[in-house]
Amino acid sequence: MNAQITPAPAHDDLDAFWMPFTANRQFKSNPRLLARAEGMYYWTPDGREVLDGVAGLWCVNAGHGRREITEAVAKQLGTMEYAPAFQMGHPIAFELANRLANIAPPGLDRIFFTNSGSESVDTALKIAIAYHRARGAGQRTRLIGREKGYHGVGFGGMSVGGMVNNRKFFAASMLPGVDHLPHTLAIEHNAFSRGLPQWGAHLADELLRLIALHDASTIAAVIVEPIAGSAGVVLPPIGYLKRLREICDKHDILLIFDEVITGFGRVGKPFASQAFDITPDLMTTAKGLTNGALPMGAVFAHRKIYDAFMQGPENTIELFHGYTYSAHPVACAAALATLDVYTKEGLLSRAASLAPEWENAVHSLRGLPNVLDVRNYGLIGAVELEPRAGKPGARGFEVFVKCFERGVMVRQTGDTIAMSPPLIIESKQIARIVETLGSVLRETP
Ligand code: PXG
Repeated sequence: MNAQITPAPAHDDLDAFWMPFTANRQFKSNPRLLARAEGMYYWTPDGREVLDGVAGLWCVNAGHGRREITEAVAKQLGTMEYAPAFQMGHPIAFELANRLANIAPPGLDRIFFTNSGSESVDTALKIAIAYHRARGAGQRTRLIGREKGYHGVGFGGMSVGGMVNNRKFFAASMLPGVDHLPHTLAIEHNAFSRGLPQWGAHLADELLRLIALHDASTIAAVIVEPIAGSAGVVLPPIGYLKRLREICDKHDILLIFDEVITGFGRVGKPFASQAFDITPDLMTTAKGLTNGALPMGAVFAHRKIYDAFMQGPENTIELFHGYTYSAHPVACAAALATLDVYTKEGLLSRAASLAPEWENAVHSLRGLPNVLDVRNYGLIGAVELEPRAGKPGARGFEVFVKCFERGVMVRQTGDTIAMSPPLIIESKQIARIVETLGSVLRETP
């Protein structure tokens, strides 16, 4: 086994890689390295087993090292490693789009391929603006995001996003004409809610205030995550998303669900939109689409949106947008194999059957030192810790590192610990995640 493991780089060799969303100097002085993965586990270069409580980064939904995906990728690389998708096509791109359309929320059966969640978001925002223009409403350019939202790191996604550190360094470079709804995290009302919180549906009515301020005729779209992940798991209060949908419908505003995290089974249905029975006009996805094996994203557009573009002379390009690697054949092969695994193993609904056990497990952490809130839905869980005075994030980071040292990988955002394990998780592994986190919390002042 050890023979397959890549040796850890010598300490000096860590300098060249400028790591993303990482405290580079802190990391490089005490690196946490992963070298191999299979099923529910990673192994460090020195062979230590680490239970994956985050599905990599919310993407490895079918668990690691899936042979079916590896083989499909190898086969495609051997057959045709690349083909353009501009004015050309290759068969499995169409096959994948059809397969995705079959599991999509009602009507969202036109699929635009990208290479990441950030690209999916910027694509969806551009489609929304161009859609209104195509219908003769070119003045609808305003975009509405939400506080604490995370929509990737492109200029569009950053602008509609609502996480302060991702914005403040680029404050002068935000898209113009963007506004934000208030976030829905309300621990004072909803602490330790099991599943969706009761309080806060009325927060959707803030959209009416933005409409009153800007006028609906200037607004192209509202974008929200059905469940916000990166901000530390923020759930929609019961009735909130329905209300947003109603207001958007009434005012001809497109509703975009960013399902980069919630898509592909994370909440017990293929998409959160189906779990919550609210259908958006556009849906952004990535991550679980290929089980994390290769970079790929997809924007699901309602057929009415696609049709609005399919006007005018047939020899004109309808949407001046796309990427060299849109519908990359190897990524398509990975996605098709991933969908096969999801289907064969019932993974797109498995989170629903595991949810009660998961909920009980994460809520058993209530009452441990510094625990302010526990939140859960599907196979998502979060524990919010009291920040240390004057040192926001320090306690969260310490808990994250100690968990890793004890063989469990969780994700830390500030003082929130988030968990989103692969959907193949078994009871004993749920117990191990929670026991490890619990013992760390007990020992972390
Ligand atoms: N939208 C959402 C809702 C996301 O969660 C993106 C867009 C951007 O995707 P890409 O593929 O461009 O990274 C994301 C990404 C975390 C964490 O710790 C979450 C993401 C990325 C990194 C960390 O919660 N989500």
